[in-house]
Amino acid sequence: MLDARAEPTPVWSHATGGLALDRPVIMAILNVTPDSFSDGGRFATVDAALAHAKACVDEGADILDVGGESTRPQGASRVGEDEELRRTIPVIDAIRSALPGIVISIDTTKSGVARAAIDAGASIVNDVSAFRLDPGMAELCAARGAGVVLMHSRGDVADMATFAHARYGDDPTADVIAELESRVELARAHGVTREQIVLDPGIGFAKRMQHSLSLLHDLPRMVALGFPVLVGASRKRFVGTITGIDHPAERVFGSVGAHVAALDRGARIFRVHDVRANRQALDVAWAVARPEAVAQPPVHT
Ligand code: HH2
Repeated sequence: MLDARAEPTPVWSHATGGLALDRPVIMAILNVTPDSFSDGGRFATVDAALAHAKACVDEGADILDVGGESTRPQGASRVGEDEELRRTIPVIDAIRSALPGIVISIDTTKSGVARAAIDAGASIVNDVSAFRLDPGMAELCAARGAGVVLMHSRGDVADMATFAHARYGDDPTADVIAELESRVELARAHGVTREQIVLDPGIGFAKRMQHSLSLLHDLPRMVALGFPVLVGASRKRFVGTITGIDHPAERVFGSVGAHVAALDRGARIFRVHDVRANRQALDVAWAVARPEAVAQPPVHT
């Protein structure tokens, strides 16, 4: 059993160092896919992806999350490994040369893609299947010392963002936590250290709106497992349902609201499309929570 009283890790260990979680950490989404639900096709060339990566870093991103396979709710189709490599590796190469200091994560469920991405300079593996779909992931991440995001989901890439597997008992948070704990045990059994692991409730993945809201509300229960928690609510369907906004790119304010609420409930890492808005809101919310830690401005007489 996991120790529920352990303190959250203050530094997230990854393949090339450690990321201090002493303020809200922003993971910027860089989808190099033709079909992502909110930004599909926009960054399909290396030049466009690199320009967007630079803009995200200028706006305050701490991590760039490069993904070459969509899980969009309208029936994503599985991308072959060769195609996923073709989409992601040149972009990681370009980012590594142009922005040597930035931490890069690879959003993939395939160990072959994760391995090539780490070779190209990525240091975190963001697996939306939490090592369910490719058993080679755990061993790879252990061997390479990669940071790992274990996100809760059910089903395959094609249906994990639908409601096909959205069946829970009376306490959906308990079900999600139990499923994530079993993924942590598998990762640990392969040699992944506690310091490498970040947990993610998987907002919108095999979850109806009520499930996603309950999980956000109950986030302190997940935080109590002792691992840092990442939340990705950016532009998601439940934000559209609550606000009545159909177009994902117009859900910025609602997404920021979800992230600020998640910060207050213990999340420390946020996967976002809109870096500037999230950086500003999360930094101010963080300062309100810790006024003594904010540097005083100089006094002018
Ligand atoms: N959500 C998506 C993809 N990857 N990774 C983590 N850790 N957490 C998430 O909530 C998460 C994720 C889906 O969003 P997006 O990348 O915007 O869309 P698409 O899958 O259509 O590319």
